Amino acid sequence: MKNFNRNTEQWKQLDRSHQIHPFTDPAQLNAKGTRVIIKAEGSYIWDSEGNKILDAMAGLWCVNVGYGRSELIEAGNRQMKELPYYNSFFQTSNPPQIELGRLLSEVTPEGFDHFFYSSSGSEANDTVVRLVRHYWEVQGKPTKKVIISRHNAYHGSTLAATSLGGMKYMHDMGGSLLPGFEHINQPHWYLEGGDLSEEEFGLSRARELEEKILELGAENVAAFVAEPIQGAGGVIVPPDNYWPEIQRICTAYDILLAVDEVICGFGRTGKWFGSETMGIRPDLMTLAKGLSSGYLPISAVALHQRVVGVLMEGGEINHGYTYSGHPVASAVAIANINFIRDHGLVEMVNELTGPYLQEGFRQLAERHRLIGEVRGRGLICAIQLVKDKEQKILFSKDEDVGNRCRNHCFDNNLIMRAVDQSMVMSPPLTISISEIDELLEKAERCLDLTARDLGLS
Ligand code: PXG
Repeated sequence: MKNFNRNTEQWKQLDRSHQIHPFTDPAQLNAKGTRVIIKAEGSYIWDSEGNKILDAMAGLWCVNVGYGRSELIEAGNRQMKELPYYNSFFQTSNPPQIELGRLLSEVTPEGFDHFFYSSSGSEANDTVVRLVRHYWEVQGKPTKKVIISRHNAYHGSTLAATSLGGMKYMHDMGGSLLPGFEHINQPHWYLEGGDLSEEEFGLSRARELEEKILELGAENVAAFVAEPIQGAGGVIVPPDNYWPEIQRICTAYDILLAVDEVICGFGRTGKWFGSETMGIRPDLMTLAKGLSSGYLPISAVALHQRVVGVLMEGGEINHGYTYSGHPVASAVAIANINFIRDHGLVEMVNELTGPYLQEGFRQLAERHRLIGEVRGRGLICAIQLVKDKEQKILFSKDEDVGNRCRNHCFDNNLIMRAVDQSMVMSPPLTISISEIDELLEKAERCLDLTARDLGLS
């Protein structure tokens, strides 16, 4: 028997009656009702009307191994029977969380062998904020408190993660920008580069970090936090010289570098971590999403030995969550990492599916008038929509090009997300070449329909 046997209308009605959705205008949604997703397999999801939809977003950038993997399901099931829950607060631990640490130390870059667990990317980023400040307190530098990140960054939705992020509309809701957070500009060359070459722009955006540190005083700055490639911000790949310069500045001013790997981690960019793809040597890394492929909520902060060494001298760490190191979520994460390894998914993304998808969209860009730029690495990609490609003219807000295109995707059984005037995607790492062909074909059709709507075909 199927779980929860109702029809679409009943579900829509109940959803209206009982749920407020995240990042959604509730009145607008209630007027039209939600789309109810009832099952999934591989790269596809099905809605309650029986439509089979290609999920080119892997849920919300997270289902790296694809849907329906029995290895993950059975690992969770077994652990649920054995020990569904126990805490890790009072000098206790459990086998799955212990084994997960060992496995993570193998797949993360050299020097990362300690992990602090929580359940979401937001909580893990809160942990980063608290631990980096603690790190400096332990060393007798309690004034080093300010965290610098970037405008238009997304690091989560708790109060600290909202402040750490650079989404102004999030800060504006409820006065959510806490003191102690500063933001510099993002390295988005296509939209913000003006007349500068990519190199000049990369350097100038990285040097904003130096200027900000000098303005605040290095003795007041704890850390710089950023994603290797900004995901929710619109898949922004920095110029090649950006990260080396950031690294230089962090070292020169004795600032910790915390890299948010929530989207880029676990094979997304063609290496295990985005830091490896972009040549970054972080002090801390935030892990979530692909850690369990979203099958259960779990996240972690990976701590480099040089940070752990200091924390060992600092006495009690007054931080933690009921579900830190949850045994069932840890067991699923272990099965997920083993699945990625056993199926060579990272290598496949790097050598085959990643280049195939990136090249496919670059070729489409050459023949499609709406595509101004394709950005991405591995299986994370964005296509920048433009009204006039040669003169690089964007659409007006009223033309609502991103949402128009997104709606055509929905109607054509393809999930791609609109970020302003870009369409972004991050399909499961298990996506096949023929499924990428389907994605390219559907994307082209939806772009054609969007161009037609706007009188451009
Ligand atoms: N860091 C990054 C880089 C993220 O992308 C988080 C932290 C927060 O993770 P949790 O698990 O607390 O949600 C994220 C989450 C979007 C979208 O619209 C992206 C995310 C979440 C919700 C919406 O692209 N990323």
